[in-house]
Amino acid sequence: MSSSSGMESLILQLHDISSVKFGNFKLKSGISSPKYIDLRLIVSYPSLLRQISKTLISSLPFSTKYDVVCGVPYTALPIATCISTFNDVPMLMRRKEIKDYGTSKAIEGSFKRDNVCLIIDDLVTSGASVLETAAPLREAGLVVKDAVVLIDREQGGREVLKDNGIELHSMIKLSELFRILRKRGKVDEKMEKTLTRFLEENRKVTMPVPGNVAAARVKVKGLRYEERAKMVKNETGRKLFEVMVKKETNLCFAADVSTAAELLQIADKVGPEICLLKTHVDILPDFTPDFGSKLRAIAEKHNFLIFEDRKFADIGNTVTMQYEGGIFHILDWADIVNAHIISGPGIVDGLKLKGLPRGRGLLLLAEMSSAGNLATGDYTAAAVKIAEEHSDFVIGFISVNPASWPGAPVNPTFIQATPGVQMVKGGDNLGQQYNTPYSVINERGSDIIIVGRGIIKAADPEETACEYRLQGWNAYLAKCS
Ligand code: 5BU
Repeated sequence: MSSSSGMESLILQLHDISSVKFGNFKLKSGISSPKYIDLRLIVSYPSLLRQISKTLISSLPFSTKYDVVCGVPYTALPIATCISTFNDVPMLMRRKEIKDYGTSKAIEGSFKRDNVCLIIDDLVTSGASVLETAAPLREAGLVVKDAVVLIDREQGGREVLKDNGIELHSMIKLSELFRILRKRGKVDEKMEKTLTRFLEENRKVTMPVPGNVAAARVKVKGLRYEERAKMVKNETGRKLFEVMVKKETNLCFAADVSTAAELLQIADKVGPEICLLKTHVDILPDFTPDFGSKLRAIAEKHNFLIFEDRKFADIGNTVTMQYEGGIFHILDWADIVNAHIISGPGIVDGLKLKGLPRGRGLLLLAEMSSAGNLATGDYTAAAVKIAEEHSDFVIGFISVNPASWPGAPVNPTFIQATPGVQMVKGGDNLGQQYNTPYSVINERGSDIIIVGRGIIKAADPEETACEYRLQGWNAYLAKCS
């Protein structure tokens, strides 16, 4: 069997077992796709799994050298296991969930520092999942230079990986797979055209476009807010970027004052300096139903948005009522709210049900600023995943150090807002931790500084807000350049 006929037979088998299907599929991200690829099924077909594992290794250039292999969890784990046993190469496993007891290792298996590790995956799209596996391997001292995948979807993953020092080898490219199935009569002419168009439209991933979330991970560091505004699907998210550009400010004021009257007064004073005003409406003893309209009038006068830091955390059905009803009617006046993801993605569905028709936006709590908080590691990664699945409504994250996230920089359509900011690094005596505006924007990869007591307790809040604005904006300019 020649290698090309071997490849054709593999492709046909994948089609026969329905690992590759054609039609009209709604993906998790909400976009429609004319094809659906699910390679998890191959574990039920041992001879196919064996064939794939052998072909994968033989698709590597002769010059590719490695000491160990590591599969991207989970679909590639059985493939990596086969490759390891057939070729007598040791395997490593990357834990997706790191235990918080025992040895807490991210990488299981035995290896030496500077061992070269070949990453194995089933599909590559944006390259993010390969990078998520490469990061802990590299952190553990291994060298990662190559990755081999079964199917390259040709959606920018190759370029992203190259930027990160990893050469991608693929057994087959998606366009080639379509061509073979067309030749073998498994795809009709009309479907072939649809597939080709789909590929073309999704190929331009190194230039991020709205809706192409995975692709937009590329090169966030040098992107300016105005460029990112154009990529955002949600109208509030877009408006926030536009306000930032127009007013040259990335300052959010956390208006944690004692009364509504005081809040409205200080909002009018610092309004010219800020892009966003953050409230905790439930701390205001003199709240009245007209609070929202009064604050919105000030927001319009000074062109800033309003963010109620409600931190919703309940199930989808309950949060719809908390968002819309009660005493505060948050939905009526807050452009942006935020939510924990502890209850799962249903919370986003619930809030979106009410918020999206009103053009509102949501920030997910991916990290928190307080000492010892539990929003770290896999929890943060889960927030990113949920955000990507709801990028029409989720506009970004509350984060502390997004530059450190696996696969960073994160998709630039998402805005990063960071609390715990003061002119001097430090903390309060109840667990709050502060970083400086420069560190937050320039080193930690955030976009917006959230400042409360740093302004409220200053002798001149207006002047101090101006100082924070300048520091935040200069840090952003330095980052862009
Ligand atoms: P500060 O006075 O600058 O410490 O106020 C910070 C504000 O940000 C305050 O309203 C907090 O409730 C809010 N905050 C925070 O400090 N840390 C977090 O992780 C989140 C919100 Br989420």
